[in-house]
Amino acid sequence: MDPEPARRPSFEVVAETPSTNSLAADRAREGAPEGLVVVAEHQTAGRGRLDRTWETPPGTAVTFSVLLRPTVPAASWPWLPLVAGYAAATALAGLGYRADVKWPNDVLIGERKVGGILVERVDTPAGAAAVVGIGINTGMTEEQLPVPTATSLSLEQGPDETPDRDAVLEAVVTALLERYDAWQRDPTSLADAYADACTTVGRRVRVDLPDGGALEGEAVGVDASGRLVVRAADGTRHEVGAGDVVHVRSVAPGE
Ligand code: BT5
Repeated sequence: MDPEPARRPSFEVVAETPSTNSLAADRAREGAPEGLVVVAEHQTAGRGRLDRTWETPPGTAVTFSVLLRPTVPAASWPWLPLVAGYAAATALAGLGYRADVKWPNDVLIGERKVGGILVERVDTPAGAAAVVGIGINTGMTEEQLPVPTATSLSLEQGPDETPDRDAVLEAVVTALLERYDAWQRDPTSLADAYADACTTVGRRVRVDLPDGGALEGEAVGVDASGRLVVRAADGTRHEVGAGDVVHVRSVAPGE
């Protein structure tokens, strides 16, 4: 039998919190249902992966976390960040922005990062839950960007000079829950669409690995477990489950 679709979202909006992922994890442990979306008008200590920070000046971004209680086997969970990145990029594309996903889950416009995703697993009395945290830079000016590699919707050529934060939130949450339902029905369903949409595939890349090492080569695909497949200069193939990718340049056809 197909898993139940995710419940329709319910929203808890707070003016300020250190991190919506932390607040959503608390709610998960308290028994909150799947579909809870914790939204902060402002995060004072937003978190990235590997203890990095996510910085957004007040009023210039949407920052939220969605509580999910996946029923697919644990082996499929590594797909969840990719599901979220893909959903966020397609939602922004649907709003008229040229957004892409970079493996595993950065949302880019051109080569600059407009959105980030942090998926965390939380043990709760009702079983393991997933907190999917998403931050999208909506209104930052050039001066407000936390790092030079960032961008915002209002800095990019889009349909609105000042994108409506609520519209962005609603579009991304809707796309995420739709993709999530499809993934729950068939955890491998996204593989082809993700590989097509992911701008990392077909690029020369450098992958900075969590152990401090680095791998250089051509990204040739995404495997059934959501890992990036990299062909090194010596022809060896490597499957990368976690790491930071630097896009070096495109590989010209026939190269
Ligand atoms: C991420 O980490 O990209 C995950 C970001 C997740 C943020 C959401 S907001 C709601 C929820 N609550 C949280 O506390 N977090 C989630 P990572 O790939 O590690 O990238 C972090 C790096 O991105 C930083 O080290 C900076 O270089 C850069 N960065 C920081 N703030 C940024 C921003 N607003 N826009 C673009 N890049 C940023």
